[in-house]
Amino acid sequence: TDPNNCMSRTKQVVTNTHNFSIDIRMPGVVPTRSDSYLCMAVPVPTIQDAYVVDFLPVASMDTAHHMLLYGCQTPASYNSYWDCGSTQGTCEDDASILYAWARNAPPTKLPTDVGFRVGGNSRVSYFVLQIHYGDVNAFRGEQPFIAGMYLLMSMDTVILPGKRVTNADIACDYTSYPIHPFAFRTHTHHLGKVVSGYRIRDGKWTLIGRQSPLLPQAFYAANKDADIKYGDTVAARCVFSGEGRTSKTYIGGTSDDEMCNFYIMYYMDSKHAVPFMNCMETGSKELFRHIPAEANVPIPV
Ligand code: IYT
Ligand code: CU
Ligand code: CU
Repeated sequence: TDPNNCMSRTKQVVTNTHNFSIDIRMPGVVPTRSDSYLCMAVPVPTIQDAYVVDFLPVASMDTAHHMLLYGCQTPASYNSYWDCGSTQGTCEDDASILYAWARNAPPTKLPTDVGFRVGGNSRVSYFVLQIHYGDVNAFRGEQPFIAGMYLLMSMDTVILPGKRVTNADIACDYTSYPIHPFAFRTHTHHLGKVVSGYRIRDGKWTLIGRQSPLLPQAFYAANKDADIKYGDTVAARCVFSGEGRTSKTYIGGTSDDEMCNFYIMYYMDSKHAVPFMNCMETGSKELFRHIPAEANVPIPV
């Protein structure tokens, strides 16, 4: 499997040739019946003698009833996982049990300087992980909420050289299912002073977030009271200064150009999820006459 793929089944963290850990995880299985026993096998990643000196269970009592780790020469299957409760067992040959985790049981710790011999001539060439899944109802079906990103960006801003204040105003009518903003991010290049985003409902402007683009352009917590629903308007303003420039500055990709971006990270009911939306319309003068004064106040950095 591709080690960079997050669905990859095992991840090996080699700290040095004599000391390594191996991550054994079920490949995204969702059991369909309660009390399923599912197994997966992982080759011992060395032909030399090696010793297992510690185990770290990654299991939840909500879904797993018990988890056993066996060592053997030949696993019962080479599939990514298999049903090892009824038809097939765990190993073709003798399975030696190395580790057990069960709900409420304290994790086993091996004493100092004690290790299970694996690899080499030990007759343990494979680890086989068996998980007994309990109640399937613990596996939720669909993800209840879906995250998404709403990007407002200006396409047509021109900043005149030396001019103290230029606003980039963006606004769009919102005509989709309700979204709940939970984080926002601003982005400009060097000339941006402050970027603010709003929901406008019945003429009332509610701040989603406001930040200086000169601070780290991370996602910051959004105002929780700014849900957006059908019929609202979403708006953003970037305040720029043309001071220090000798020619016009346009929107563009280089650091001598500018950008005006307001990202809204939101969640919405997965029943009608729209994971990406954007707004590139210039906001009208009339609309932006009513923008709260704070949007024009640079944030000191
Ligand atoms: C012209 C402009 O404003 N570009 C922005 C916004 C943008 C982001 C993405 C445009 C497109 C995208 O697919 I994602 I088309 C921009 O490039 N912003 C930068 C990054 O490139 C994302 C930023 O840091 O926000
Ligand atoms: Cu069990
Ligand atoms: Cu940019």
